[in-house]
Amino acid sequence: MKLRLILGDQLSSDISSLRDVDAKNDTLLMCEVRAEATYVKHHKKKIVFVFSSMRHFAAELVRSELNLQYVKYDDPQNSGSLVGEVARFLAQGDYDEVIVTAPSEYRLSNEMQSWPSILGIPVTIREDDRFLCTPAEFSNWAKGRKQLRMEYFYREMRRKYSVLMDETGPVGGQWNYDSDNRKPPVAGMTVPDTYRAEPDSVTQEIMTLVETHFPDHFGDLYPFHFAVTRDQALAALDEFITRRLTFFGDYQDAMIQGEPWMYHSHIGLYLNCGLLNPLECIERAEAAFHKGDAPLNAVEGFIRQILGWREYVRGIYWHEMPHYASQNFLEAKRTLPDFFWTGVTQMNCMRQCITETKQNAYAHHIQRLMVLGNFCLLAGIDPDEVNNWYLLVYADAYEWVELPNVSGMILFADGGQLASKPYAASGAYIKKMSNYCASCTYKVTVKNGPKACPFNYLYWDFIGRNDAKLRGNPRMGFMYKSLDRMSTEKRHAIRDDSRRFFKALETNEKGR
Ligand code: FAD
Ligand code: DLZ
Ligand code: SF4
Repeated sequence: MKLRLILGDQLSSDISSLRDVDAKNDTLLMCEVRAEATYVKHHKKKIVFVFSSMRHFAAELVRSELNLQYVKYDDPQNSGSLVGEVARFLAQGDYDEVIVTAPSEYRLSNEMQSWPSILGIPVTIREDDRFLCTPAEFSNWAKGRKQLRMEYFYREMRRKYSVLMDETGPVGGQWNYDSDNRKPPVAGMTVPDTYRAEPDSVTQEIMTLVETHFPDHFGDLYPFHFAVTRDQALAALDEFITRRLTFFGDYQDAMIQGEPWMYHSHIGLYLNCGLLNPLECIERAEAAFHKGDAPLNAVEGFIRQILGWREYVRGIYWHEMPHYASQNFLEAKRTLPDFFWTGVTQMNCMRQCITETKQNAYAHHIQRLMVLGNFCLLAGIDPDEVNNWYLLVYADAYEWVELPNVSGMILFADGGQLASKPYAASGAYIKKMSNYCASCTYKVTVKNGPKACPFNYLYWDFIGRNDAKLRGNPRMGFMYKSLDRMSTEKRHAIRDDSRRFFKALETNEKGR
């Protein structure tokens, strides 16, 4: 008799822990617990999404006549932790083994190592084979390589799964159509709305629960419209493929004020909790290309995100943990400014991206990378504080994917394991790729002084401040040549503006 534990991000009917289930004798266990809901103070919408998806998935398992125990968050007997709940149910039956699919995060995986001794019973942890590359395969690929570049990993994955390949090589003759995928937004552009599901009575009950038990967590609870069942998640995928995929590539990096969703797929949260599986999303996109419904630059761009980036960051995570989480190559120490919680700042791009994050538990990639992330990099915010923020504000956030993106991609805290150079940019990039600057108090074309866009001087302050760490980077040579050509007067203006900006940030912090 086995006790099979299913975690909140393992909502897939073919999850490895359920294979060989004995419907008559085994018990399946799912539990909403305080420890998981508060290890960071997740966005209210994320908790509603996870709990509601768990309850809907549990109902499906019960319909398949499996014997399932479901512990609700407010059950008076709920001990508040996964191990506590496993222990409670073990005491109620004659079990000889606990079976679970490997947790996606190091934190819980590490904790589970002590479960056999705490519980006094064997705990079998099975591989999570919903991913397309196992940690062992990734380590094998990484072995002996000086640099772990995503592009080469992605090509291997294309070959392995025969995705967008023909007899001669990559379909269209190129592996990558990124150069076609950097179009700025066009004035008057109308973007199709995201998928919206009506909250049913289950979701509504959880919304009340979240309001009661997590009132101080970040984020707006209403309106809630995420899919919470596999059928709804498939409908969300379908809407993306039919209504937005065509322009996914062209406008992948574009940002428009008041358009939080753009042409992105908004499926990350469904992939990460198991309502969708990566290969089916890739196959749907590839089929759209072969039917002539979507262009190659869009389809290849979308597939690269899932088959390439998603698998690659997971590979890096398991290859490098636990030390990856404590790296701080640039020795960044600043506290996260208070406006990351309120959205109250004069910087319009930051205000837009933070407000949308608060409303939707979502921001698209380029907002996360080139606005919010760029600010954290240039301002030298402590990686622990930045990681904590990103891990709690997004509905798709789990450490295995959040940490490499934050410490590797935006902060260069890993010293260049993931990115060959820091993704630092001045206001010109944001001006080119968005219409945010038109409604900003600051002037993006002004480089110094109180009216200047802070990204402009913070960029050069960052370059100067990190001279000892970055000058030797071959991809930064051009920047250091420009810095070296700058007059002393200009350098002083940059230093004074940056000092004034940071002082104002600190004053606001103290006034909190
Ligand atoms: P789309 O743009 O439509 O892309 C399709 C899918 O590709 C995504 O759903 C996702 O599964 C995958 N994908 C795309 N980019 C990446 C990437 N860089 N790494 C891994 N997978 C990727 N993604 C998360 O799933 N969880 C996170 O916690 C997370 N944190 C991030 C933090 C930072 C600082 C940055 C720069 C990126 C982060 N990403 C994270 C990656 C990416 O921004 C999100 O996956 C994406 O915005 C989700 O929206 P979407 O489903 O509309 O994605
Ligand atoms: C994200 C999350 C939340 C908010 N709550 C729960 C929960 O109550 N019970 C549960 O089993 N899982 C939850 N999850 C997902 C887990 O945090 C996720 O499975 C681990 O982080 C993986 O290591
Ligand atoms: Fe952002 Fe600078 Fe543009 Fe303002 S001017 S929106 S701060 S990039």
